[in-house]
Amino acid sequence: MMFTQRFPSYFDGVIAIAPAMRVSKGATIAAAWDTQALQAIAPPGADGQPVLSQALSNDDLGLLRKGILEACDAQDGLADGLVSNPAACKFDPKALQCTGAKTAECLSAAQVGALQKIFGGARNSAGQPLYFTRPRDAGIGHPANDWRAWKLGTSTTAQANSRHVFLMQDALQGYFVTPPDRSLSIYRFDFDRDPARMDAHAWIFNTGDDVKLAGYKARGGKLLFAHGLADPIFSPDEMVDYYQRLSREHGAATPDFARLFLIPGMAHCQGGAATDSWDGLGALVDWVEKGQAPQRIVASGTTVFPGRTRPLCPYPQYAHYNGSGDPEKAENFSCR
Ligand SMILES: [Ca+2]
Repeated sequence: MMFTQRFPSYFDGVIAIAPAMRVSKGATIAAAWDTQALQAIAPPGADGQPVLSQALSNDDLGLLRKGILEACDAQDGLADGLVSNPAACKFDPKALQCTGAKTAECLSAAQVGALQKIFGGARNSAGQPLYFTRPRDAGIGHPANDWRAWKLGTSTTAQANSRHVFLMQDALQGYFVTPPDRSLSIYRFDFDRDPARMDAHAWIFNTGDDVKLAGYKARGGKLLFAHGLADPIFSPDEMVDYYQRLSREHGAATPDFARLFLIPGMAHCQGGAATDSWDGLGALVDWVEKGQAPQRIVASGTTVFPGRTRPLCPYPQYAHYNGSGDPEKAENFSCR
């Protein structure tokens, strides 16, 4: 994104997958938000301190996946383990809440509250959004996703090993705030006071504001976006927001130079319960060198859905099952 905005003459085509548009004043605020929501409900370990990884068990995440699939899987014409029409899915984790004590079949009220916070996105005390909402994608509850690795980790002690803690807290302290502050903690990030401390980093590195792309568009550059709908770090809703603003700026000419492909179930850039293998470079080369804009890109399943193919569709279209034909084959799906 930085090349299309600041060095528009360098490349004829760019693929931006899960772009880090607001890595500090955005995604890191969300990392603190999600960590604090989960830490607040984490059960204590032997030393009485919260064990972050146990805020949600793998079975709890499986319940979330099951609930989202029951509510939204068939909205794209086929119950196939992929929620391919995210705009239609309004699932609320409240549907999974236990009426009595927590059992293997339901989530506690505290767990539901934490998930609602995560889906709803970081806010300050006045209720103003500091980042973006997240799609209700079933992929986040699948063990092949890296949602646990980012938000919960696997440590069985109070020394959490989630990426939000071990990766982003160091960046928060030493890089994202100016001046650096080694006393900052992702567990105690203040959503009213601390975001402004990230302004200097954000002014240099954020790329979410420029939707004119004047130089890149003028020279005929092509821009192919992709984002996994179960990305645990950068929200696909941030990507959609950017593309919507791009579309308002450029109107009907937008898809002539920029297209977005959302990938149901996919984790951060790859992996998860998804058809996550696809030739984006080939599609971009055809677009740049032959003038053939990608109408649909065929993607293949890997570990979770071996042998399955699906079309990736240019936003706002999504892959809808035609109602007949082999449901494992992309040819039986339409972009609508
Ligand atoms: Ca489906």
